[in-house]
Amino acid sequence: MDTVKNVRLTDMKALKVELTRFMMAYKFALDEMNTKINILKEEFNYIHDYNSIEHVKSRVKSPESILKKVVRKNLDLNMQSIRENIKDIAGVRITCSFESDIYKIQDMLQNQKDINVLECKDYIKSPKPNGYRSLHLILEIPVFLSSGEELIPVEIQIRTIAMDFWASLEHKIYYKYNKEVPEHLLTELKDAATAAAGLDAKMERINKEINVFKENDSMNEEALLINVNEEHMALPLRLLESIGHAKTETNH
Ligand code: 0O2
Repeated sequence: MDTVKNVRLTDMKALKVELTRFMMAYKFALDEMNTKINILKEEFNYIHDYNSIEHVKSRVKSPESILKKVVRKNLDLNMQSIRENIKDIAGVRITCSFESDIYKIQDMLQNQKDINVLECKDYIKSPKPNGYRSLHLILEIPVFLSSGEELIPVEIQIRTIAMDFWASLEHKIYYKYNKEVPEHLLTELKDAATAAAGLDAKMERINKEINVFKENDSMNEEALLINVNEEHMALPLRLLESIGHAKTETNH
């Protein structure tokens, strides 16, 4: 009896190690992806002098949620089936200021040569019937483990602050009513989604106008402002001119 128990215990321990390795690969993929996103965020900040990314949240799906999804999707309960069918075990949510930032970030990520695009669902161009808007990407990224290279999928949801505000409220309501949301709230949520989309469009227009103004204004300045390590520094135009002049001289 004790021997059977011991064998079971050994099996369970081996399985635990296997599962931990499985989950860790997703955690490492998230770490890699977060580094890429942070670099883009900082670089964007230096060059364009504003935060295109407001905040980033990431998570590895809990084993309990993975199990629920396996049951909901009627999948086989084994590692291979989970690996092949559940692509959001590693997930990142990026919240941006403006709708145009979403597509800039999408391009900047997709153009990196170690990233493969497995899937793209644009719920901004085609919102869900309930009003949900967001850009969903499944990107595959290599993770280098002691056992070799593994390609791990990461789900990236990119949305504006308004889209995120709406989705959080809708999610809360959906679970509060145990997925049976009263008709009048569904209608109100749809109206709120339309209002949020209107707000995004308005903010985008205002921002474009400000940018044109900023560009024209900077032509008349004595110095250009740059942003280094969250600090604004003035680059005198005389300095830029003489560096530019020296460069032209060396090239000749
Ligand atoms: P969690 O806890 O957020 O991760 P999938 O189930 O992913 O295989 P689907 O439905 O095709 O299949 O995926 P889709 O459309 O890419 O959406 C997956 C995720 O997007 C959801 O994750 C939500 O986070 C979000 N989402 C999609 N639709 C809605 C919506 O109508 N309202 C809100 N608030 N969020 C939405 P999970 O799996 O639900 O859970």
